[in-house]
Amino acid sequence: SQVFFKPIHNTAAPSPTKRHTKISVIGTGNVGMAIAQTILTQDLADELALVDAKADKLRGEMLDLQHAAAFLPRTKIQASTDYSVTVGSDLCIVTAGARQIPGESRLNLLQRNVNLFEKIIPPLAKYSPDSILMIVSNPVDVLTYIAWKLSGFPSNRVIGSGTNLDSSRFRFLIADHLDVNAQDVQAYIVGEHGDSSVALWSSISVGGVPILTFLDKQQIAYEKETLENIHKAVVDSAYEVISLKGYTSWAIGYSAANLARSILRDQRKIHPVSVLAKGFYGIDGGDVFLSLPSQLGRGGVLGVTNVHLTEEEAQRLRESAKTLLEVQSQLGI
Ligand code: 6V0
Repeated sequence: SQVFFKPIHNTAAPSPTKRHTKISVIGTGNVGMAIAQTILTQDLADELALVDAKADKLRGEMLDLQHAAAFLPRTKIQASTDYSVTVGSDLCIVTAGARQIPGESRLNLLQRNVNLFEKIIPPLAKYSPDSILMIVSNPVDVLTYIAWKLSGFPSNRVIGSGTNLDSSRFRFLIADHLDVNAQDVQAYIVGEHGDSSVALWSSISVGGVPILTFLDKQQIAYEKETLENIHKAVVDSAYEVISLKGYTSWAIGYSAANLARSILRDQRKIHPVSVLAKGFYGIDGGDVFLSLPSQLGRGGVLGVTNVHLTEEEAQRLRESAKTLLEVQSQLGI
């Protein structure tokens, strides 16, 4: 650099106050690339490492992102099929996944993804032993459990993106219904990511006003049907996007980047993410990961919020836990 710049004085540079951060994204398909590009535009990392099994596609994606350097905050972008490129990561985000073969059972697909994780997680843990693992690949709750097992990491450093995305869809639909800003809507979907997720109606508030109590006081009929339709729309929305455009990408990209920010910048924000749920809300019978509102910071999962669940909600959580445990017991690992 001395070729271009004449030093103005000889004193050593002060040590940087901002920590150097490195994020690795495994799997550069639709989801991995949406996450990578959101990380870049939001200036969340000094270094970004990409890994995929397809070398050409991977290099193409890396070059395409590098060519945006003039328009983005400075980030060193590297890519390789070799996991050594991930060395020293603060956060590893796993989006690699096998695609369902027509007629294939979900269990068979899951077993193939478990086999894939056996190749992915041990090298990640080896090269970045102090990192936090964020699993996005589906079925996210079971694969987060698998990643926890394969990594040997403490459970606070293994997180599934879980229902953070479902909750954002939920907040969007409520905001749309009430004509308010989704960021003012507090609402959580917890439990299993997907069909059996649980909407926490009693905790919904808009600008601090608890919605159900408010409707009650105004003697506005409790619109149970409307609320249930909103939850149904959340569950259906992923299928709808996939049937229309073939995959989902932008919202999961923002969702994962939102989690990355809370973790790496130690924001201590509450997010519904997949965590080791044993012992919460009467969930017992084994190690199982499910989404619960969790506080995230530099140490990973700092704690789980003691949110009030109705007996029905808690019962549904326990049923999801039981189903997941049954699936886990059928896997070869
Ligand atoms: P995709 O576009 O098929 O990308 C998957 C990528 O994984 C491809 O680029 C593959 O080459 C790569 N891959 C396969 N095997 C390996 C391997 N051994 N090592 C490294 N890379 C490998 O799928 P897409 O990006 O659309 O989805 C990825 C995963 O995210 C799927 O499991 C989705 O179901 C899941 N999603 C999870 C969401 C969530 O909220 N948790 C949301 C959306 C999608």
